[in-house]
Amino acid sequence: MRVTVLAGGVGAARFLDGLVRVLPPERVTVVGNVADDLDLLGLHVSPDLDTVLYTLAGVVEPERGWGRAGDTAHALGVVSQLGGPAWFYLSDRDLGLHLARSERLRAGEPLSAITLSLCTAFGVQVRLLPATDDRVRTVVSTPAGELDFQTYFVRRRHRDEVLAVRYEGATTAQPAPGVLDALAAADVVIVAPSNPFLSVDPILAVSGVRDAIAARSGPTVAVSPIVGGRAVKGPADRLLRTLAGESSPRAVAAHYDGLITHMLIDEADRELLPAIRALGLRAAAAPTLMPDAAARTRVAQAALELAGS
Ligand code: FO1
Repeated sequence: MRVTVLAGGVGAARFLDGLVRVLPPERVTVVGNVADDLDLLGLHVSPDLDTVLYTLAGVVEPERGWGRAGDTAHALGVVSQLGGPAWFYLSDRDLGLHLARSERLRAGEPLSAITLSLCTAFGVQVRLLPATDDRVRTVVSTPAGELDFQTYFVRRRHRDEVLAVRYEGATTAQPAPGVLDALAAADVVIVAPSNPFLSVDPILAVSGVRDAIAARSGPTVAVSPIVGGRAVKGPADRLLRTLAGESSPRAVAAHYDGLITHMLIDEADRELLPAIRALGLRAAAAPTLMPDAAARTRVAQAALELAGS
């Protein structure tokens, strides 16, 4: 069985950590969000790709779910001492990766080729593809004005109300090599438990991606990032309330209308199964929180079982 997963950051990485315990990793292709990438200190940082990479390589900081475990931040300390931007936490080993990637980007190599070779270097066997090699950036509209994604998310700690979201560059961006084929050839496509507006939509916005998923005849399963009305991590619940009128797995299912055929929701939301099925989807409830490897494996198993139903 071949599976292609649309992935944001921490939630997706934890789900993938379970999936590779259920399926051989070489059967899994990940299409990762690059619209929250940023240029900082002259370096190109791809937080969501790195979160997936570090998690699958077993070197991620386990509590936060992003960045490297057990690392120092001496370089950033010096940046701060010298009055440079230190609001985005870059640890020393993480910086090493950004240096190597940025150098190769400057030499003209596409992000997709660099990412594949980083995966090989870290011993990661899933095929990790950026949604696009072109520049796409999430811009959020707030009462304080338009903010670039990481200014909104990290610098201002996602405290601003989000009135609208746009994905600069998406309509002209081309899918990275392999993305459309991986969607067409997959037996199952899974939308990871990621923020619909900030992680998944910027992937779907890349030209041709949404159509490639809608054109599939096989199952496309979404795993809800909302449990009991609340986001497991980050501001997805607030965005859903503002932009979709309600924070619930039903609202997530409705948001993916026309794209998904199946929806996995948390046990805590079981009473919403009839409402989700009324949208024309097959749906199941299972525990979806993923604190450890056993829980992640069970969630991945539940998603694949649902896809086969
Ligand atoms: N998230 C934070 O909340 N604060 C940070 O300083 C931060 C630094 C960072 C560095 C490298 C990296 O790969 C991820 C990092 N993240 C940080 C996480 C990341 O910015 C967000 O969680 C995602 O962009 C949202 O999907």
